[in-house]
Amino acid sequence: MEEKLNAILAETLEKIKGSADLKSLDDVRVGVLGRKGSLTLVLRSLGELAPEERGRMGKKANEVKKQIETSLDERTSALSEAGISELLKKDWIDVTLNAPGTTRRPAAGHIHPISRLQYEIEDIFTSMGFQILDGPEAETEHYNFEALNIPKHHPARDMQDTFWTEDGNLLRTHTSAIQVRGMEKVRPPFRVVGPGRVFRYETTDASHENTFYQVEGMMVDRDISVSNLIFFMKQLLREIFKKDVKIRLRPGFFPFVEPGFELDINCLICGGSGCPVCKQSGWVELLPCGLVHPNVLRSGGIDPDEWSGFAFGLGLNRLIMMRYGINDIRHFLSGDVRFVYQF
Ligand code: FA5
Repeated sequence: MEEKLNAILAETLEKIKGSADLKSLDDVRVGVLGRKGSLTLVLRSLGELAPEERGRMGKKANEVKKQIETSLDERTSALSEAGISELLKKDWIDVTLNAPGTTRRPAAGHIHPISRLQYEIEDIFTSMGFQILDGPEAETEHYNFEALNIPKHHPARDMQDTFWTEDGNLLRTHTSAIQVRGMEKVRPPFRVVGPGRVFRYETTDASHENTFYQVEGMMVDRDISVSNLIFFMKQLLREIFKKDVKIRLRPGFFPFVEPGFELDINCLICGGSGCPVCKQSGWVELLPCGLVHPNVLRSGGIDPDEWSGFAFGLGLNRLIMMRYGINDIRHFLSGDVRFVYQF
């Protein structure tokens, strides 16, 4: 019987080695270990042996069975891996190719000109020690008006026509709403900028949109004066335009600054000769600013006898228009990708 077992083992190992696929390997398994398999029959006949012989042969038969099973397992995994590699070789796709029926790759997106200029301005100010703050687009009356020294029924509320929500809140009309939120977060001395989208319920024309972008800036320290304000404004414009641009400063009224100014830039669309963007005046309102009103500092929990500051609200869309010679602000929201792809 021992010889028979050795013969079954040798023959089976040979067959396993010769199996070219999983199907023929399974045939080998059934032929030896199946219900009528050669080894199964031997195992069944063990009971006919004398007791002392039965123990020895039983052990041998089990060893043979184990060897055959191990060899079957090894061959199964080798054939499976080979099958997968074969499949990969036959059935692969190049994901970088064009989709069937197309000849061009889809155009890749790029940063919108407003975002790009916003990031540039953030870099300019962070390099001057400013930190960047954020605020919500849907605001409360408190942060947008009251905390900025514009109480209910104050005529200055009419300067910025407002989109109100049904629950008495509003879409912020200016990034100045970030000022008092900022003062609640950082303590003086501080320098902050807050870029964001703002909304006004107004008729659009070449230089007015109902949805546009501003960058608010605020610096609070001891003894801040108008000359600090002018220094930072000039620095900003020099960095943006990479040259000295003609500006003018005139008095401007905003309840949250005192004194307040309008900083205008010589219209770079027409060179100052007059066009629809500058309303034929040769100047574009770009950067209202001023020294922070004591009541606003108080709203932010800051003592105006100890601290003073300046603030400004830059109109981002108009700045981009000046930089690239864009003659109508409505292009920004037109949804025409030909406009955006120029930048
Ligand atoms: C304000 O919004 C003030 N919060 C700015 C400010 C901040 C003053 C801090 C003092 C201190 P104004 O409404 O002028 O001010 O708007 C600021 C800038 O946003 C304008 O100079 C202009 O560049 C831009 N802007 C205003 N209205 C529109 C509009 N409808 N469309 C496009 N840009 C606009």
